[in-house]
Amino acid sequence: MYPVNYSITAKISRKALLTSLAVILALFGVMVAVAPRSTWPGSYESSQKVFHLTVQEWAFNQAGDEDPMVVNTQDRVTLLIQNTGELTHWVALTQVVGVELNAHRIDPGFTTKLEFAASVPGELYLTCTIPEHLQQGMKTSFTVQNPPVQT
Ligand SMILES: [Cu+2]
Repeated sequence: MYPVNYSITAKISRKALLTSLAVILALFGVMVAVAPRSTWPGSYESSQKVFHLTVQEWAFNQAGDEDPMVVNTQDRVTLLIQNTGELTHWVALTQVVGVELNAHRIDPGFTTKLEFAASVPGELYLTCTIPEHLQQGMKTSFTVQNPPVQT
């Protein structure tokens, strides 16, 4: 019998590392999205919140007469975003600006609908994912908060 030596050298490229990190973040995002509704003391009726926004060079603006963009965890949120500018924009929701997983293209004159279930308290950013546009300030944010305790 000959001694057998195994030598496994794992070479992980920077790109592969970043790709796996992105996959992990994506899976985490899915887990957050499908997580069961948390129970909140005092019972909270989750509601459907709709916000109308416009996107143009170089900002998002609220176009409807809704309240400021504050939603409660457990709310279902619909964003109707109309591109009133002259350029195509790619919009995405993210908790970390610069890490967007799903960008939606909006051509000039078109409206897109984004829907999500608010789950984690904190800021949720709506950005244009085109780096130059983001640098120009194409970013706005929602506050996701725990609902008021009702007795
Ligand atoms: Cu843009």
